[in-house]
Amino acid sequence: MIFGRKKRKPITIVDKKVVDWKYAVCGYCSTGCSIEVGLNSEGKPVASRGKGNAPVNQGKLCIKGIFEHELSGTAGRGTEPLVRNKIYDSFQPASWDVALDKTAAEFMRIQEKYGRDSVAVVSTGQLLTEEFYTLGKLVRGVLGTNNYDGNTTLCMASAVSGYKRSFGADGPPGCYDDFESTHCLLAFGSNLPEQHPIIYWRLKEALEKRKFPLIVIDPRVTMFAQFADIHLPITPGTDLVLLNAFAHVILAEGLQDESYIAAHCNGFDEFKATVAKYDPVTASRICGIDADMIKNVARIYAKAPSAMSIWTMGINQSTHGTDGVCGINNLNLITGNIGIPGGTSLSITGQCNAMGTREWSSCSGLPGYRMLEKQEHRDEVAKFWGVDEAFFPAKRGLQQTDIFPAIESGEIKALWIVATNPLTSMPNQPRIKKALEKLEFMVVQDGYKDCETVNFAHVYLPGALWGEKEGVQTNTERRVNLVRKFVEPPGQAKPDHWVFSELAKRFERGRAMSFPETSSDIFDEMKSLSKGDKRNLDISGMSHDLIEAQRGIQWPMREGEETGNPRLYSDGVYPTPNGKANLLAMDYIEDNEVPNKSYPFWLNSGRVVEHFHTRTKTGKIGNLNKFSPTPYMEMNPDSAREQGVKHQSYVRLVSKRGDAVVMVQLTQRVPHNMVFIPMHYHDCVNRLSLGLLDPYSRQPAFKQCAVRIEQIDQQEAARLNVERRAF
Ligand SMILES: Nc1nc2c(c(=O)[nH]1)N[C@H]1C(S)=C(S)[C@@H](COP(=O)(O)OP(=O)(O)OC[C@H]3O[C@@H](n4cnc5c(=O)[nH]c(N)nc54)[C@H](O)[C@@H]3O)O[C@H]1N2
Ligand SMILES: Nc1nc2c(c(=O)[nH]1)N[C@H]1C(S)=C(S)[C@@H](COP(=O)(O)OP(=O)(O)OC[C@H]3O[C@@H](n4cnc5c(=O)[nH]c(N)nc54)[C@H](O)[C@@H]3O)O[C@H]1N2
Ligand code: SF4
Ligand SMILES: [Mo]
Repeated sequence: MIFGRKKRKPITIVDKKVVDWKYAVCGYCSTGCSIEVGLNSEGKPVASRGKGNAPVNQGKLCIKGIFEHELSGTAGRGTEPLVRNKIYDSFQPASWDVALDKTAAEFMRIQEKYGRDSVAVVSTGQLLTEEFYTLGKLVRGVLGTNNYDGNTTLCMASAVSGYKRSFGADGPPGCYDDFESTHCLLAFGSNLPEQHPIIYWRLKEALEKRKFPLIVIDPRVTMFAQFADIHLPITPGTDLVLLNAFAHVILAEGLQDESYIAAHCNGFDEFKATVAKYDPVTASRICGIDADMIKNVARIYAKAPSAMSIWTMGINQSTHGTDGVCGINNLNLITGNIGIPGGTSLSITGQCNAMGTREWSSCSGLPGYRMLEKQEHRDEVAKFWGVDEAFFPAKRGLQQTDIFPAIESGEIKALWIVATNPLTSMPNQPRIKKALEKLEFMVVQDGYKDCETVNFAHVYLPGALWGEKEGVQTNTERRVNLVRKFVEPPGQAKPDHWVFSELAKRFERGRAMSFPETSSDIFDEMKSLSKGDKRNLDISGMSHDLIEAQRGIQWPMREGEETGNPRLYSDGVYPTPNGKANLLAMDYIEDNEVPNKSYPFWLNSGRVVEHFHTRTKTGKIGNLNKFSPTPYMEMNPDSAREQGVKHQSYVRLVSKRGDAVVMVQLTQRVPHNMVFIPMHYHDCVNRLSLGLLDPYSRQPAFKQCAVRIEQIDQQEAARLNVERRAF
């Protein structure tokens, strides 16, 4: 019997006529999949496939990876530098010499007039590590401004400060292989199947071989929550309360690992006294999770022979993001679940090279996780670079979220944006726009000239993108992997490290230093700087060729070792003054914007699988953009009925900051008092968001603020939406 159409055409796979496959690691998320890009006889990228036998993805790719070759030749790329004197004038094409001379001259003029720190630099998690290192060298050794940070403050900053507070240093201690041996997985504020599809596939593979409990904590019924054994729909922003309550139950029932605590932890008594206040009944009133369920989950976790926790933005993007991270670390320390197979605190990172910038960009200090505050680190780097140690600032300067207010107050006069699009991605967009208008000078260095932030630049520098340059990236499990260059950048676009070295030459200090030209020479420089006694971030055993041969290597890999190391802290020794980890006593303080009578809904935001961030890339790939081309919000059908709102109609959302028009998608995914908007659209969720900051990491609480819903004329709304899609 034949089903379906009578005259079915047989499925044919078009022969793309690939003549050569080039090795790369994916340039979207931090999973770090190894890809091969197929080139036809004209050298054009025409196909992508997962690299077989790659430790991360074993030949698999997600939908973004499968179409990644299509990025080559997309519309909107910058092909030549552009300059203008005033922001609303039209841009004039310029040579690199003219654009870089102008940039250097303006930086010098402004620094001379207002001081070194009046020029700020904001970078990204999306350059190659060699480029991050070179930018760090330029900023710390030549420009000398201390107001230097990256978009990672919107993303990973809470995980970094949490790791530092608990363990004494940054660096996720576990790996994906831990799924193979764990006996329980807790996932906080992460939607793994959509945001890290191949890590999710690794988890599913492990679960198919051997079942263990999967518990997802998320106010939304995400795809991940649907797949979980237990879903805890937590009240937004209250994870710390739940974590303290888990610890309360574990200690009250004597389920802790006494010997691990005694041998490897500081601060137990104070910690115990604090969590004593978070009994499950009291906690349940704040975090919205039933007291018996809290006990149940705490027992499952503590009794498992090994248990692990992962988390992403639901934890980091909160007013107690860092405390949430430390709460997770506390849980794993008291149960002895650090550094063992299947036992870890694994922050799932975000951008393809979010780790590379943490390791090597010097944003938070000096390269290789060194600190400005440590004399021996300052001396070491100063000598290595050939600069005066006194030129380095005494301590870290402003972070991204403090740089914009400093523009408002007049402290910062010039801004250099590298590979990030803050006009769309920062909270409270109306305020960001005003700040950018106030600058005396702004440079935007981006692969795409149609990225919204370019509209406020005086100089635009076209950067080469993924596959147009060679270098490494580090993924969530500390695996360093390689992108080979397989295609030329369009027009005059140049690799970012070239731009950094060329700019350095325009300063006297820069001419006195050396800036290697090739990315493997830069890598060699990083290797020798990474060598050292007891350094975890040691890459001295790696090389570009070896990385490709092993399809990615996890640091540390010391000189003489054959491969990398899957876990940190397996010996229970932490990089703190006494070698022990810190248990942290943290009280919950309610400090969010919460719904009230005038603004009765929580506004939650995040991502969808087919888009990446501000869509400069995925908005132009037909097979990705067609799934969600329009700004929309998820809304619960019951509250929609109460508000008189219909499926697929447009509404206006209003917060204390601004308003946005979105299409309504009714779904039970969100609770009655919440709406959810993907972050990908310009002039949308971040016109509404508030972004209160975590006190330690300065990361914005993107996931929580309050809005109300208003009806809007449907034709007017449709017109607004079409205008917005005018890419
Ligand atoms: N397809 C795709 N993949 C991506 C990206 C992308 O843009 N597109 N971006 C990459 C980057 S940079 C990042 S940072 C990651 C982000 O990856 P994820 O963090 O997994 O993604 P989000 O959708 O931002 O947020 C995850 C969840 O946090 C939940 N959440 C909100 N508030 C709370 C809370 O108070 N507590 C808890 N426990 N959960 C809460 C939300 O409901 C949401 O489901 O994804 C990476 N991968
Ligand atoms: N409401 C809300 N807002 C959020 C979030 C949220 O969950 N909710 N999440 C936050 C998070 S976690 C993140 S990471 C940020 C991301 O926010 P952004 O960093 O602003 O997002 P992207 O669109 O990735 O911007 C990167 C830019 O770099 C360019 N680019 C890419 N590769 C290169 C390169 O090699 N060289 C050069 N020169 N340019 C390059 C791209 O074209 C793009 O314009 O958004 C944050 N904003
Ligand atoms: S899971 Fe992430 S790294 Fe892997 S193919 Fe998809 S976007 Fe790329
Ligand atoms: Mo991110």
